[in-house]
Amino acid sequence: MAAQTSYALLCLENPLLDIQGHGDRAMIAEYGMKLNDTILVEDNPKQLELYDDLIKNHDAKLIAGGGAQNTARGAQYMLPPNSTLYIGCVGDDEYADILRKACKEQGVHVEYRVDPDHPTGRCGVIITDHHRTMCTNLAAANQYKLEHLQQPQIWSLVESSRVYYVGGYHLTVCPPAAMALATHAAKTNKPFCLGLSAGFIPQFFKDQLAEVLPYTDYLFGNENEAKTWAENNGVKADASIPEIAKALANVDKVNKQRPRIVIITQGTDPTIVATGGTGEVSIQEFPVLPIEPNLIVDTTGAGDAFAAGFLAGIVLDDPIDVCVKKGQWLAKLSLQELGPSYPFPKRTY
Ligand code: 26A
Repeated sequence: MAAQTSYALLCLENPLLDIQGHGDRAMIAEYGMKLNDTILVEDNPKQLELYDDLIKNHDAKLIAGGGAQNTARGAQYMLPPNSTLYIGCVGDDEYADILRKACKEQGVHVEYRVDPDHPTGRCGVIITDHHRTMCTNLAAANQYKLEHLQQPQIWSLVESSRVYYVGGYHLTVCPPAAMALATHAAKTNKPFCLGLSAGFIPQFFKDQLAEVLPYTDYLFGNENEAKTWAENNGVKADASIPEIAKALANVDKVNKQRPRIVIITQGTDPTIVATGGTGEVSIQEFPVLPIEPNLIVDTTGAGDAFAAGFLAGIVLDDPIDVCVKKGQWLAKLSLQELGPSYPFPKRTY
């Protein structure tokens, strides 16, 4: 059978294997982290021991992760078969096989660059009550290269996609690949979507974010990420979330044929949508679907799931209110699963 030559939605980011185990505050401190942190392994060699420690001493589960890979699986969950393509870099090892298998089972086509010199990236997740503290060793995921995207067989998949989503975490890895998608989207008037991913992206990767933001048609983030962006971009200190969303919608835009739409989730508080364009930015608020606290199993990946449902709506040309509701619906399902997962057998929206 000839390979499929087009997928509606293309997602790019860091394929990671999540290694999730239960710990306590002392363990978090031992690895040089604070509760609810999402960090990259730094020069602290102790952090490299976290993964084996989780597996050997904390009954850890191995789950497919990586923010935008979770989003790709989630969008595919809601879309017709063969709608989603995911790109990133993995190692030549059994961890990569776990990721391939999860994507295959869930109908996501992957085009991984395989780097033989580095192991597949891992995200150590320390679970304490409802909190998740995450420490990522990007390893092979950090080896994504623009040349992979530019190979003729991959670039033709890029050209035939209709919607692009880059997880903000990729700005730590290969901004030129994000920019290649962003500029292609602007040139062809196709929607380019970006996630803020974590507070440290607008804080420490501010310049990379500033480069891609003018090309961004849909921007996703949560209230903390939005606040961190505001703090680092001269927005007044007491600005409300709608005011910050407005400021983000007002950042210069390259493709003038589409307004920028900024979507900020706030946990159980309403989702804020700011729509830019030629006139005054408009603000809408959408209450979230209620969920009983005792039904929440794990908040890991709820934001990825929200973006996934929303993107499924964009692919199907749904109006904004439907996109938001699809995002909220999928986030609610994901909250009831362990890790960044979706229930099977499938529920229908
Ligand atoms: C560059 N970093 C730090 C990361 C990540 C990441 N995905 C890509 N890059 N750090 C954590 N994650 C993923 O976030 C998901 C929850 O939203 C984890 O793999 C987890 O599945």
